[in-house]
Order: sequence, then C-alpha cells, then structure tokens
Amino acid sequence: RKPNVAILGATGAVGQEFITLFEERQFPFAELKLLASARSAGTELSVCGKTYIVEEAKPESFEGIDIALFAGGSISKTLAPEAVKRGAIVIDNSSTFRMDPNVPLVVPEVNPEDIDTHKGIIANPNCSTIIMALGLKPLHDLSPIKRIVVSTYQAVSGAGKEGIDELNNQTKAHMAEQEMEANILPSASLPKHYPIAFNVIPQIDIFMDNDYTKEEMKMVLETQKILHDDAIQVVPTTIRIPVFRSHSESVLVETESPVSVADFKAACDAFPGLIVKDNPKEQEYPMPLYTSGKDDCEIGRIRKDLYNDKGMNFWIVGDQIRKGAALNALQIAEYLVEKQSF
Ligand code: 2RA
Repeated sequence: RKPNVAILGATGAVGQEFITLFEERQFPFAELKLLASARSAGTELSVCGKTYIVEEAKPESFEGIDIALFAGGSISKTLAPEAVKRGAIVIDNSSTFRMDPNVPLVVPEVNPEDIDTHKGIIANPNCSTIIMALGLKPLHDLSPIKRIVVSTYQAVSGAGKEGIDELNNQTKAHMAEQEMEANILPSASLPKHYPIAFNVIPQIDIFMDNDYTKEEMKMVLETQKILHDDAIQVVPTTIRIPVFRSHSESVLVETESPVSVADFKAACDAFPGLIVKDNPKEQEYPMPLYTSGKDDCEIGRIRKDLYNDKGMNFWIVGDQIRKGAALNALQIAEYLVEKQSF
C-alpha cells in the first residue's frame, strides 16, 4: 500500500526540496496534502504534474495521514503531537524533539535500526551533524571514535530564503558602492546583525551559557546520540560563509587505535551516500559549488594527523537542504514505506 502523506512547510526552502525529491525519486504516495501557515495558504504548487493548493496547517489536517514530513520550525512542537494522536508518523526536521530519549534521531546510512524504535515521531538531525556523520561512520566502524574537532563553513541558505536574499542584496549593494544592509545574520532573533557578503561570521544561532553556540552544541549532542556513545568528545566551531548552498566541514578525528588513510578511503568508497573526491596531484577535492543539488556528500583532503597516529583529518561537503534536511527525512520515509511500517 502507498501512504497518505502530508508536507508541513511546503512553501519554504526545505518544503520545496521535498517536492523536487518526490518527483526525482518517484516517492510513492496515495494522497498528498501540502500544509503551511495561514500566510501561505492558498498558494498553488505542482507536484509530479498535479496542482495542489496549500492548506493552513491545523490539528485536523492530519486526519487520515500516514506519514507527515515536517520541514522545521517551532510549529512542530504543537502540531507533531496532534499528528501522532491522529495516527500519523511524523518525520520532523525541527530541533524540538531531537534530544528526547523517546525519539530516534536518524541518518539512514548511519543508524537506520533506530527508526524501528519510534513512538510516532522520528527526528531528522541538524544539517551540519548529518553531513559530518556520513564521514564519521565509516571511520567509527574501523575504530571507535574518541574525539572530534570540527570547524564548519556553512552556506547562507541554512538561514532560509531570507539568508539567500540577504547575500544577494548585499553583494549587489557592495558592487554598486552602496551600503550593505544586514537584518538576518548571524540570527534574525538577535539585536545585532552583520553583513555576510565579503565577510565570515563566527556565530550560527544564539550563544549558550558555555560560550558555544546552539548550532555547535547540536553538533556535540546529536553526534553522540546518532553514534550511541555519550563519551565521544566533540569540539565544534560553526561559521557562516558567503556561499549560497552546501555546507563544508573540516574534521579532525581521534580514534581508539590507528587507522590507515587507505583503509579509511576504502571504507568511505564503500559507504552509501558518500563519494571520495581526493586527488591532491590533480587538485581534486570537494567544494560547495559542485555538491549543490546533489544527493551525495563528498569527502576529501583525507590525511593523517601530523603528530598523532590515531588522528585522521578530512574535509566533507554536502548540500544541507538536500542531504542535510529534505533528502534525509525522505530516506526515513522510504524506509517506512519499504517495510510497510506506517
Ligand atoms: C544553519 N544549521 O545552517 C542551520 C540550519 N538548520 O543555519
């Protein structure tokens, strides 16, 4: 049987990506409901050649729905329990339920077995965590990971359509020798904003009491949950750069015992969703311009720590709207459909 599906947040960046992926992957569905806030209700969207009218999301919208894909945002908190109450399985891209012990947090290539433990809600990890997890898992399988030091280079589309508009507008203003206006980054909710065009901002989301940002602490806690090991040390620095799409990450990992570059590369090669692009002689390495719009993440610059034989260094890049959000969620839905478990 094919599921009845709802997409909540259908008009946003992640929602639009769900629609593109439905078409590309020929995701099987019986009925489809496109939902959004009252502001976007009435918008017409075409999915797989059929026109749908976006409806305002209400608790009753989930009546008869088997799988509900939530694109993200604070609305998940109220509507996810309502959808579950009505029999839907919610795959949620917001951060609301990620650390709830009753909610599995899943990257399908890494911990698909956790999907089966769900009690109605399955959480999609944060984009930077998902992309890093794809590089970590093949290494973790060769020797357990003890410690990670990661710096991210995150695209403006991680901050939504407003982030994209801001980089565009600031670039145009700068080229026209006009003042750049900044209202969104580093975080729209904060009083102070900086231009991202021709700049780098070492803050993503708000600061926590320990002076790490919320985005950084997501990388710590979510990585530990996905890899089922709270003892893994993660030391992150998350940075916004003036790139439209695809996050990049420089990752230094210490494992329990030494792993050779050849073994790690072979494991990455065999790992689903990961492409090894690593040929220094030919200047081949992953770059965000070339991973955008693609399903797979790319890993390169693989080399040993210069001073520690248990240390492995790599650079990983992935489309954060696709694998970092919509695709990851849809892969979870595909798992449920394949198992007819909805
Ligand atoms: C960002 N990680 O890039 C966020 C989006 N979830 O801002």
